[in-house]
Amino acid sequence: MLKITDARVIVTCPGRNFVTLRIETRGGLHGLGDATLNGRELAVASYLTGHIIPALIGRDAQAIEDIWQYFYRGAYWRRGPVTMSAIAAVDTALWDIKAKQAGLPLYQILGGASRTGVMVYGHANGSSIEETVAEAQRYQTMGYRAIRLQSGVPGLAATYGVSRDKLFYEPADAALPTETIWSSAKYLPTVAKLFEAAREALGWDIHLLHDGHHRLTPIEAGRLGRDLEPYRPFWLEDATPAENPAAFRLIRQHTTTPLAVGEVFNSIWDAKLLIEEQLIDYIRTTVLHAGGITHLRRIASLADLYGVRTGCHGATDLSPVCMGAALHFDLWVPNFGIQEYMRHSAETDAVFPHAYSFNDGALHPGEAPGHGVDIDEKLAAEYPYRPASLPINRLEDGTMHNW
Ligand code: GCO
Ligand code: MG
Repeated sequence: MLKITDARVIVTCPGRNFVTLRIETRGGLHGLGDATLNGRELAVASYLTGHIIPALIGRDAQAIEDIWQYFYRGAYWRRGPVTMSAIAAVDTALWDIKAKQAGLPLYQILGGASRTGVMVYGHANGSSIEETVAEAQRYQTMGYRAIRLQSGVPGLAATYGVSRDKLFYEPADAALPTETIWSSAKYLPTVAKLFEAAREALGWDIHLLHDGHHRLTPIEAGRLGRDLEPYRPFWLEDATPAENPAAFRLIRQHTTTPLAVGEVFNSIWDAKLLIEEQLIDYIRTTVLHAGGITHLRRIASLADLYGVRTGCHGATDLSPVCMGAALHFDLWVPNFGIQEYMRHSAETDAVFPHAYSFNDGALHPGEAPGHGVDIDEKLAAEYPYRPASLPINRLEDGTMHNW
């Protein structure tokens, strides 16, 4: 028995908000879990402090599965992003502790390394096709083997994935949601042009990805997939809103472009139909929003049965703690596909010292015991929470649309 003696939530904003759970055990080992839910940070913090921590203290930190079941099965109101992010934070911290107790990096506890490193994709974006392609060339020079392309759309003032900052993309840019205008008709023709220009400039020895961010109808998505086929994209992500998995039956009938879905999923039940009917090629759930290592492993095992590979979400709103844990998972998981990698700011990296590193288009989680990510609490305290919301989208006539 390794008794949990204390647990607390740390909220910090080194450029953006992060919620971290720290679990202490008798004997001094501690573990960290990421509990950040972009734009809804305080809801998870409150769920942890009000409902989870009081029931966690005194339990055996070694009983990871039982604790997971206790908070999942034991809650009458199951699932949802708030609950599952809170459970994920507990689970990640407990895996961190177990690996530290063994004196091993987490991937060794999961089953050892299945590969030498984790292929990642970087984010190239620009206000025009030319700017995006130039940015992609920069990523190619930095050694990336896979690049996501998002470009501004003529006639739209702003669009998903195109940032002011080149290092990262932070859509949660105001205390209340910024309103942006969307037109699928304006967007659709630009994507194939972007991919055509990118193939011409970058060649074929590089993977190219694109995120549709839940905005299209199924038939529009089918057509976009078909338009992109000549340029052999690695994937088209979140073509339609994720809550209707059956839409992917229609998309699948019309295109052989590989499809990726799942960053907003929080349970295996969200992904079940898409996986079992082989409607997608990559499942994008990650450690944080999908119930921790324990639950992500279950999703990946189901996916493996159907030839679906992993492609963990890795935007900057997932803290380095989530990234570290995801990289251990990626290094082990047999059906690994790719890992998203949006670099954190220097302030964030300073608050979360970590063992993972980038080399030759891949990340490696490092050999530190546990998941290899810590928090400098003194520094974290210098960055108090700042309210920040994700934007919303309206069509040109004012109708609310998906962001
Ligand atoms: C991605 C995502 C992000 C999300 C963000 C929301 O593919 O990385 O779509 O950019 O919009 O994580 O919080
Ligand atoms: Mg996405």
